[in-house]
Amino acid sequence: MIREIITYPNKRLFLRSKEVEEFDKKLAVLLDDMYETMIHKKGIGLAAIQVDVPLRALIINLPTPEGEQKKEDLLELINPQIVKTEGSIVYTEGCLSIPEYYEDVERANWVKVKYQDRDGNEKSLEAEGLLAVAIQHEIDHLDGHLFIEKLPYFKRKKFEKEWKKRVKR
Ligand code: Y12
Ligand code: CO
Repeated sequence: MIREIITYPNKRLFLRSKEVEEFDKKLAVLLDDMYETMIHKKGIGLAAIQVDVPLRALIINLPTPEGEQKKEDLLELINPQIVKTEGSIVYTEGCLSIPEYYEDVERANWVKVKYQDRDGNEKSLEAEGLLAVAIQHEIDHLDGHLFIEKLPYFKRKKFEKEWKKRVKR
């Protein structure tokens, strides 16, 4: 089922999401719905809070170099924790909760993440470049943070001004 995505400035986007404790059918349905919603909206990453569920679950599905988004490449990270970072990268980010706005953000270029899969099994992965960026962007959602909070002061002010104009139109 495609779920509604909540958008800025909805206060719920700023909540810290809670640990997943039940690895049950309800979690499986949530993850399947998140995937359907993300693909429908042409996204590459989505956190549960973006569909108004404050749980520490996120999905990422990066396209191949040929631009194909394959379900077999889907990553589901439950209760993820970044345990090591290296380097830095600037990437132009976008977010389904802040549609039509893209801006450069600096993050770590390499991360090691520990997480659980949908069955509760402990896993870890190492990622660099775009995948590392996407993981950090989505984990920020779980902590109640949006990429616009990382913008320098004047870019953030410009964003707020443009957003107010957009809400009125
Ligand atoms: C790098 C940076 C950020 C991420 C997080 C995941 N972000 C997205 O999936 C953003 C998707 C997005 C899609 C949009 O829709 C289209 O392009 C058709 C969009 O534009 C509108 O809503 C009009 C904005 C964002 C991962 C990796
Ligand atoms: Co986002």
